[in-house]
Amino acid sequence: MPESLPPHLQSTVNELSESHYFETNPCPPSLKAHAAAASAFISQHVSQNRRVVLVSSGGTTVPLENQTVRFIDNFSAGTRGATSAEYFLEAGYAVIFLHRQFSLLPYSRHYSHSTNCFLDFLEEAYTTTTTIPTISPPGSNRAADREEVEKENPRIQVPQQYLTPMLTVLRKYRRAKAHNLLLLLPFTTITSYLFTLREIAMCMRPLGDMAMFYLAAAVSDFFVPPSRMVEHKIQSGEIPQSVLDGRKDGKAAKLVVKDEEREQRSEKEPVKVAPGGAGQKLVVDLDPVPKFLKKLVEAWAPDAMIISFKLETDPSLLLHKCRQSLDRYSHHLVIGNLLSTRKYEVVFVDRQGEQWIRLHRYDDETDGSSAAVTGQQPIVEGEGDEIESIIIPQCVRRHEELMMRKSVERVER
Ligand code: 9Z3
Repeated sequence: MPESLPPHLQSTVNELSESHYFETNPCPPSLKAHAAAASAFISQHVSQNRRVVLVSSGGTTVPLENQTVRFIDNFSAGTRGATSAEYFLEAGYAVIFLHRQFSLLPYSRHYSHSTNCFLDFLEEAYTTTTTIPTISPPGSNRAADREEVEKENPRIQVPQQYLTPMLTVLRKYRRAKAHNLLLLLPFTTITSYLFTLREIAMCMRPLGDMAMFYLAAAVSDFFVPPSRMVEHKIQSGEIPQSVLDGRKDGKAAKLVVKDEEREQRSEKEPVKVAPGGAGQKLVVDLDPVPKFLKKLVEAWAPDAMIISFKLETDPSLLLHKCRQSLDRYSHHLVIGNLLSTRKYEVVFVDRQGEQWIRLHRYDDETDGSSAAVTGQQPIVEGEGDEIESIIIPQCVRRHEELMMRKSVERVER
């Protein structure tokens, strides 16, 4: 979209591209089921007068083929989202956890497959109450009998040294489940993420200002529109014409193009394989994803508190990009972070200014951190291992202030 358009035209273009996006992209098959689950969840918490936060987490994919073999991914393990969700639950919120399928989840993240494999925290044990025969039948091997009897009642147990931290996590997890405080909704592609976000935002409307959006998912800025999406796996080599002629759908097979053809075809194809024998190039041509944050703020969730994240790698851009996002979308808070320091340093940017937050334990490692680069001192410093233990109480405080302001406005009206 041209950035130079006057604001009223810019918003019209935005409007059109957003509605065009939803009209032309396929609705995810899971949407109805997700909406039904979310509605029931929200009704319960509205009736219990509980605040609800939608936490988005993990990266969205951009498929290159309809029957997807290859896709572009956005970086995110889901640590920020999963950790934040736990702190929101602790602060009394119910959490809708809109997450990339198979990324980290609240609670189970502590024993994930990659960092702390749960199998390493378990050991085999056998019950000792089984009666062991003292006299073995003639000719039998007593040791083997004994072993056999004991192994009839195997158990799995957690060694003492792991028990306390595991019990703490288990109890929190059980509590969240028992009170139906955590709803897990998975997505994979950018399209399924956006459809689901829109749908759930509408479902959350009865919450009014008791709703919060905490958008930590790493969302793609670019995608392949359906009009240019091929059905089958992109081929890297020439397909003989005789094979192409026999296909019902010739769309995918036309991807190998001659140099002179490429210009004319550029409108039609997302991905092009330039000729050159075995080492052919793949040229990817993507469209911008319409700016959905604006729509969320203005139309889908006008009463909710909306917090977005901004991820950068160049420290000199971070503050500028956070402020730009706040100006563009007029939401409540942007939390900026750098890829390299995201686990111990973030910056809060709102209309009042910016506030750096940093964990104490990393004070010696601040070289290259955004605060060090910009010469800013952290305003909030915290102990502990997880920066989310500082981020979430700050967000909750701001949410309470917003709710207070809105209730004063309602009284004055
Ligand atoms: C973030 O900045 C998250 O903090 C991280 C978390 C992705 C860095 P991990 O999951 O990483 O702990 O490994 N999210 C970026 C959110 C994003 O893509 N925002 C969009 C943007 O910057 C706008 S909503 O344009």
